[in-house]
Amino acid sequence: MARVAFVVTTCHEFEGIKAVSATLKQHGHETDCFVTSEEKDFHGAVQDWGPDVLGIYATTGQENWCYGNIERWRRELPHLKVVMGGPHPSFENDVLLDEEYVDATIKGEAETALLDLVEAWAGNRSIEDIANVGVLRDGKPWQNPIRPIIQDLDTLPFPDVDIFYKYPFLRNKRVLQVHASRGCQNNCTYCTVPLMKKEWVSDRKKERFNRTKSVDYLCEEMRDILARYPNFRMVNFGDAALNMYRGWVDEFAAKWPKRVGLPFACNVNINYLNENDIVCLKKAGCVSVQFGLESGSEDVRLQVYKKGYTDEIVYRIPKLFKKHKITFRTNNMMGSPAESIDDMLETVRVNQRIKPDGCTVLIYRPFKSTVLGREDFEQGRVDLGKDIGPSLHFDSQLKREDVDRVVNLQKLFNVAVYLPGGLSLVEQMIRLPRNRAYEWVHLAFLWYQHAVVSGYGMADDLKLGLKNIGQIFGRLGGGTHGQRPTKNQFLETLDTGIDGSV
Ligand code: B12
Ligand code: SF4
Repeated sequence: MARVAFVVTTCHEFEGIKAVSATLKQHGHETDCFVTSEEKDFHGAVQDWGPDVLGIYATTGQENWCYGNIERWRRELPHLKVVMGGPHPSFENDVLLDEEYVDATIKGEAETALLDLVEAWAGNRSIEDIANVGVLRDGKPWQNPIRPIIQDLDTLPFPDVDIFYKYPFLRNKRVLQVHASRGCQNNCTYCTVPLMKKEWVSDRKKERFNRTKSVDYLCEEMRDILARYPNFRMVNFGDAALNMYRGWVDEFAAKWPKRVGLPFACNVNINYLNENDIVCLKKAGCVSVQFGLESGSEDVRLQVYKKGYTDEIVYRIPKLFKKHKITFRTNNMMGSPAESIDDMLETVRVNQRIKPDGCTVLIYRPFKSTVLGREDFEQGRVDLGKDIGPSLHFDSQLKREDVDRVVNLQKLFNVAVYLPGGLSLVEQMIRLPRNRAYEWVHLAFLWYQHAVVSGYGMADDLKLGLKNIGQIFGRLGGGTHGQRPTKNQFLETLDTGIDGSV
């Protein structure tokens, strides 16, 4: 039996950690999770719990936030092993070079791989050949091949919510987050999911990355959570799109209201959505949806981003949301190498035309886990010396001459969309130097959309903001160079559109 502690710096219930923790517990291991903002003495809490293994989930830019702690824990718990998983080490396992902090990485879905690793460490066996695991070999990061992924999500134990809901803030907030699926029908070039579909699967024939839980399993999972944590008033589905397979939403609409009955928000892929799906979503209790518009230019959307959303779809589907009284938010992306400022202003105009209840606006980031990002690195478009932390909210890492205007437009996007005459005003304002006032405007809109449009509740968002006030001021006040990644905590926590573009 081993004791495995997960550590996170974002105050959120992470589906991936819940999933791997549940499998470890099913096999008799002890697990816990420590969230920095929820612990008075984060370092001491982990140390007192006495883990044998420390697990870190990392997106790019987030990989080293707790190196300082690890250094001290290693002194106090000399047997401690550290493993990192999630998107960052799954696509680039250079963190293994930091061998004083990281002993192993896991690529892709980790339920059984982490179990094998933890048991090998507990039994003092070699970890060298465990599928999915990455280790340092002859001083170089090495990646073992991937094992087949779990095809039937219903065979997994219910995600382990207890390690997050032990915290009063997380269990007493209005909205709980769950996932009904993994994968996505689309293959957008700026998103990590398409490369997960290729690189997080083994070579086994007919292996599918796009999977849904059955409606029955999902309803039982929810009933299990609500029996122990009854205070939630709404559900947010973290999936790329709830309409992954035709027919699933029909069954969901028939069963969810009776068995669970909570209203919910979700992402949808509008190129796979028809009016019947929208009617089913409404019947099931959907109050708010989001979809990634990303660019107002149909050419960019179709030819460069491979998003599959034609202008016809972009103008038709929102009318159906309005007809069936479901509020909707668009996710938009500023500053990709494919777009000029004029294209980005076109994104403003398309939003003005389709009139979403809210617009989330992120800055394009070249990830090595995306098709477009890999091209950016190959073509030398990335400013390698620029540290922008993990967030997609603050700055651009591309070498663009107009980078300040891009960042200013992202911050003022909602003013341009919603204020009468706002677009021409913003066209002038983006020429001014970057400044903190624009950042506050961005934050205010984000807050409003998250709390009000998507129904998360002003009170919860205010509490979250107050918890992390230091981080907000630190980041917004301090520019972007050389910041510790933890400074982004508050904005990472806000659901910025849980489309894969998050
Ligand atoms: C839901 C979601 C969020 C939620 C929840 C956070 C989260 N990361 O789970 C919120 C809204 C808070 C969020 C925020 C952000 N997100 Co996000 N998010 C997602 C999304 C859509 C689903 C993640 C998920 O739950 N999947 C389902 C679970 C079951 O899979 P999983 O998380 O991958 O977990 C498996 C493995 O990774 C592994 N694993 C998971 N945890 C651990 C831990 C250990 C120790 C080990 C060994 C293995 C392991 O095993 C799990 C089970 O098989 C993904 C896209 C995607 N499909 O992955 C983007 C994604 C992860 N997000 C991304 C980004 C960039 C962000 C933000 C930086 C955005 C921002 N606000 O600026 C922040 C960072 C917050 C953070 N600390 O992670 C990127 C990361 C890209 C990259 N290469 O790093 C992704 C891939 C989307 C994209 N743009 O391509 N996000
Ligand atoms: S951006 Fe959204 S729609 Fe496109 S592949 Fe990623 S998750 Fe799917």
